[in-house]
Amino acid sequence: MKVEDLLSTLNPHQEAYVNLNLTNFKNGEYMLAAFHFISNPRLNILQAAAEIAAESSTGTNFLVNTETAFSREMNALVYKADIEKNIVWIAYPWRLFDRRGNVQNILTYIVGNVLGMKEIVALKLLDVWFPQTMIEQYDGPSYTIDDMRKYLNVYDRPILGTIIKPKIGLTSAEYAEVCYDFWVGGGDFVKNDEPQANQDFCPYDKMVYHVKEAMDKAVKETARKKVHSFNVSASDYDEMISRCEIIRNAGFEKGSYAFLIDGITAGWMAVQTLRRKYPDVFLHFHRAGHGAFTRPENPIGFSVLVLSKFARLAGASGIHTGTAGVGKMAGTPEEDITAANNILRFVGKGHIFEQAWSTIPQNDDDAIRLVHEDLAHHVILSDDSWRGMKKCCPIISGGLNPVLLKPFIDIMGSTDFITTMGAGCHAHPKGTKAGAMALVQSCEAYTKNIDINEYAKTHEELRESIEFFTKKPKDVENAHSVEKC
Ligand code: CAP
Ligand code: MG
Ligand code: MG
Repeated sequence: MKVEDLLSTLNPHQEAYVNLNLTNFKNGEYMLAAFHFISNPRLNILQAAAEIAAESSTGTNFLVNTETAFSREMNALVYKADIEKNIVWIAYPWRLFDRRGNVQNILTYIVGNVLGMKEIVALKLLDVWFPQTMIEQYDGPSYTIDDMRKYLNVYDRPILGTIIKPKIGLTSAEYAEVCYDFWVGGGDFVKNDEPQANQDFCPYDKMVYHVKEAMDKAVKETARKKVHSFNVSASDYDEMISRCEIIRNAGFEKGSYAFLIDGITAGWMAVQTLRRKYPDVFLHFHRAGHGAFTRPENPIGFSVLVLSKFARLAGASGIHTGTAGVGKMAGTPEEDITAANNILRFVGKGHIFEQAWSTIPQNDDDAIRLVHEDLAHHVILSDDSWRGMKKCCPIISGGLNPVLLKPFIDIMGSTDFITTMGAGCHAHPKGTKAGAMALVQSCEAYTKNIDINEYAKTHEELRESIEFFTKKPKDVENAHSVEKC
């Protein structure tokens, strides 16, 4: 059966949200969305899709008398459906959305009430497509990984980071001590863990103060710049801003600190506030809680790709995109690498759409040149940033250790990311500094194209790390399962 055969089953209310003849859906007026969904058996795919389009734009479950000719122009429209694959395509007139580039408002529409509707058994937003006319309304990233690379003088390899562990529970001085150990071991980047805040045993201002001291000491001893990503998530706006100001008034050099925000639990308003108030700071989007929406086995929610694309639109400098199953978190190359490439590149192939992050017409010769430059992995948009949305970098974390660095890079196909390894460093038998050295050595082995076991013969910390992280049968099994995928 063809989807057109279902048109006659629509009631007048549903008809107003379907147009299978919409050919100009890429004319710049519409944001496009593709959902995988399974309808409640009492509705066919087109009836249910129309109900989703209604509820996620202007409508409700009945035709209302208060509709106007103009309000109908704002109806989202089902313009395509694949009955076999249970996928529908919906075009949203983006004039529906709050002006001044509000991401929270879009998500309230497209993954808001619809996720709770009885008409669906499964509803997952797989991919979205933004027209250039819409992209130019949104901030996009300001301070990017390219700026961080310049600050750190780190190129052609991942930025090597850690998360301080235990996750929480250290005093501010103990916390800073671990930072120091990682930095003198050669690590570039340290982050607060996602729940670190202003706990009584580690007061925020003291933590910041001690980290500054530790950083100064490590920079002096290593003659290398260092970065710390501070979690500024808080109960309210004023508290979040006051944490940012504590950091900015602690004497850190510009570029040596980043602001981490728990984007899912603190919310998109916090993400966009930080982007707009502090465009000169790396904005680190931690996605704790995303699993409720993104896990592959979840029938209701949205994909890692969708979350990551909105993070770039909102202006995150980087967002966690997962380890493609190499680490401890659920994930697949199909999900995680698609997301990583879509936020890193000028043009990215998604699950359904190909997204150009340009703010100028595709037929502009320069835009085409920029695409080729990007594919050649040159730094683009530095002097052409007005032509497109800057890159948002993948932050790769979760159960990684030096043994898993190369397996991940081989799946990713790029080293343009930040990796943060917590246990992967702090569980090293000889402690954090040795753990950092092992991470640096595993990266050296990769860049020199030397087998890690060969390199470990002359690098003790790496040898100990390999022995430790591969000795337990569980880890050996996990590591080998990675090879298979
Ligand atoms: C990793 C981590 C990160 C997760 C987030 C943790 O620690 O700090 O928050 O990686 O997952 O708390 O588990 P380990 P994702 O390195 O010790 O595993 O990056 O997938 O959002
Ligand atoms: Mg020490
Ligand atoms: Mg964490």
